[in-house]
Amino acid sequence: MSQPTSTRRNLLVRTASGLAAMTLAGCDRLGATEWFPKVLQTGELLSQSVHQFLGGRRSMAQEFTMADLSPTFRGNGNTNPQVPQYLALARNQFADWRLVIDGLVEKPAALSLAQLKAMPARTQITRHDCVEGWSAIGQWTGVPLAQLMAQVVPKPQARFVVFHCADTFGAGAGRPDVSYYESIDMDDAYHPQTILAYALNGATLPVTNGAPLRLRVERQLGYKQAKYLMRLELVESFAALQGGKGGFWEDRGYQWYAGI
Ligand SMILES: Nc1nc2c(c(=O)[nH]1)N[C@H]1C(S)=C(S)[C@@H](COP(=O)(O)O)O[C@H]1N2
Ligand SMILES: [Mo]
Repeated sequence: MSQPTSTRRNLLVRTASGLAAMTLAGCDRLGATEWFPKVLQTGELLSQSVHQFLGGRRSMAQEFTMADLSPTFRGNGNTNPQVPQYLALARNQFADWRLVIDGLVEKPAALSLAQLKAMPARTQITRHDCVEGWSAIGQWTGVPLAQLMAQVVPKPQARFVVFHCADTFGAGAGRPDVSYYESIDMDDAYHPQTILAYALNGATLPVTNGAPLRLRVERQLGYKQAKYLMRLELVESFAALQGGKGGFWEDRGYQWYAGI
C-alpha cells in the first residue's frame, strides 16, 4: 500500500526540485508563459508552495524524547538585551510585563505571564536548526498560539502575525536601533506545534533563550523563533513594517518562509 504513495511523493519531490532548479536558474521564458503560476517566480514562494504541495505546512515537525535533549541549548543572536525597558521588566521577574495583542483583531488583549501560564499548555521536544549550521534539541512548554487567536478573534483581513521583540540591533550610520521582528502566516499561527514558550527543559525560560516568552514555530528555521516577545500585531501586509519583507533577517536577504 505504501508503494504508490511513496512513488507519488518521490515524483512530487523530483518535480518540485526541478522547478526549484529552473527558478534558481532564473528561467525567464518559463516564468513568463501564461500557464506558469506567478507564485513560482521566486525561490522564496516556491519553497513555501512546495511545502504546502507536499502536505508539509499542515504536517507535524518531528518530536523527540528526553533522552535526545542537547546537554545545553545554546543561545544565538541577541542573548542578553541591554534595552532599559527590558532590564526593568527582568529585574522584577517580568511581573509587570504584558504581551500585547493588537492590530486586526476584534478583541485586543494585554496578557500577564501568570495569565498565559494559567492557560492550557503544550510541551514538545523539537530540534532547532539555525542557518549558521548548528542544531539543538530542547523541550519547550507554552501556550498554543491558536488559543490566543481564539481569544482575540482575528478580523477577516488578518493574514499575518507580526512578533515585536524587546531586543535591538544597531542600525549603524547614526540611525536608531531596530527592535527584532518576525512574522508568520495564519496557517502557522493555527498549527498545533506553534506555541509561545515560557519554559525550556522544564525550567523558566532563561534570558539567553528569550525570557519571558518566545515563539516556537517548529517547521521553520531558527531566525523565525522570535525571542523576548512584547507585542503580537495582526496585519494584512508587511508594507508598513521596516523593509517590508516581514522580518529583521528577511529585510537583510533571508527568505520569509524558512521551511525545514
Ligand atoms: N528577539 C530575537 N529573536 C531571535 C533572535 C534575536 O537575535 N532576537 N535570533 C534568532 C536566531 S538567528 C536564532 S538561531 C534563534 C536562537 O535562539 P536561542 O538563543 O534560543 O538559541 O533565535 C532567533 N530569534
Ligand atoms: Mo539562527
